[in-house]
Amino acid sequence: MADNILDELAWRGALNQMTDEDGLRKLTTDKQVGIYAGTDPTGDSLHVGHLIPFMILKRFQLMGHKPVILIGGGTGSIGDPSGRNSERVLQTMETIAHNKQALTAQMVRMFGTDNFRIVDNYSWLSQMSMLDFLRDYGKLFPVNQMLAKEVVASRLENGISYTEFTYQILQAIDFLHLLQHEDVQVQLGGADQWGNITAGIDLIHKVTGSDTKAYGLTNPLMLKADGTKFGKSAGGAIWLDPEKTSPYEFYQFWFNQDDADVERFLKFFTFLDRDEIAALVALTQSHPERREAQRRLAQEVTAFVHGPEAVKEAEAISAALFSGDVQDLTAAEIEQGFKQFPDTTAPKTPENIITWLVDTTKIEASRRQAREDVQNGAITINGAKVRDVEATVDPSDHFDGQFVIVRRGKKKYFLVRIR
Ligand code: 629
Repeated sequence: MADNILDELAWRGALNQMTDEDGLRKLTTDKQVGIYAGTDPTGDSLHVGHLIPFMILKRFQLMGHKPVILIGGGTGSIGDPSGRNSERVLQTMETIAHNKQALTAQMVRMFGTDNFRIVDNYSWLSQMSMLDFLRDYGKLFPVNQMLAKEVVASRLENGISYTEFTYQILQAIDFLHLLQHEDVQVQLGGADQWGNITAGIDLIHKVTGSDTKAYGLTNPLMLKADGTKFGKSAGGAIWLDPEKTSPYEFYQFWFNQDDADVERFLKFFTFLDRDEIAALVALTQSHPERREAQRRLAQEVTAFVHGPEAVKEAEAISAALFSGDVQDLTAAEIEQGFKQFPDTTAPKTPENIITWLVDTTKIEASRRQAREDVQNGAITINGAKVRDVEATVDPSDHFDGQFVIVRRGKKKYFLVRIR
């Protein structure tokens, strides 16, 4: 591993802008530095897009530095205009509190509790009076400079409220607060956060003197090689919350990445070292069909977010779906693995297979088609091929009578939930 974190990050392609590279390099070489990244509780889960700065923070933690995650209970009640072209709808304070709890739990999962702190800017921002705000801080922000920030400038044509315009001041106050009270000297964020981060550094210099050491760095926006947005699948965002995106779907998301992206993603989203990544890249070139690099990527990220057990489960589900041997899956694995397939319901009464496929579950369009498929061996019920058109489907046979899994042909699965 490289001796300075910045070399490590540069090699990983994780650096975009820095306010003072030499200063930051010196600081991170000389001592264990406090570094923070913030996220606003606008939703009740992080998604893979959020992982980018937090993985960087984790690398700082692994190299002995002291990461702080700020959950913006205060800023989240205002709304960051960064990266948006329209005004946000204010969230209720109840929603914000609920989201904050959910995000905190996800952070603790990834960072543990050693050498790591979570803070909420509500605790200081909510204590400030309007007059203090205007006298102590507002006075230090030239409106012309605030207007020039990319985020604000891009909104001037369509309009931006005074509230969102003020957001950069709040994030600047946070950096100053964390510098003074939590020994934080560096702020990290996505490229869209550059304006807010530099606003903080300017404020720090005005309040504490121009030689105070405070630095900002941003990571690049993550794009896929084909130009499409990273982090979305057909079903929408890929969430870290296992209720929203099951660990199996999460695993599949990484497993399905293109060869053209896999090296960059291994560098960014895993803790594998240079040799391991080089070996995987070589395998992608020599044996792309094995998808070893994608498999390793999926294993590493899934283990980081959901734990090693989730990897085993996801792989058991994938193997079962691939081979058709689904009979040993657990009910929980079925729930995870079958989200992507059509699902229907049926009563628990045993029925002739043809009637059941056509009338009860509507898996087959006609009795003629159903008979043909059964006779050709194209229909599998709970992992066993059924060739007899007189056979009976008894839903109580498997899976505690909760499900029947039907496979038609090689790949087409149907999940039948038993009522
Ligand atoms: C107070 C609030 C601070 C520092 C940061 C913040 C949050 C920040 C923000 N971040 C985005 C978010 O919350 O809005 N103003 O969704 C998001 N972030 C992760 C990355 C980001 C950024 O959580 O920084 O660039 C997305 O990749 O948009 O004192």
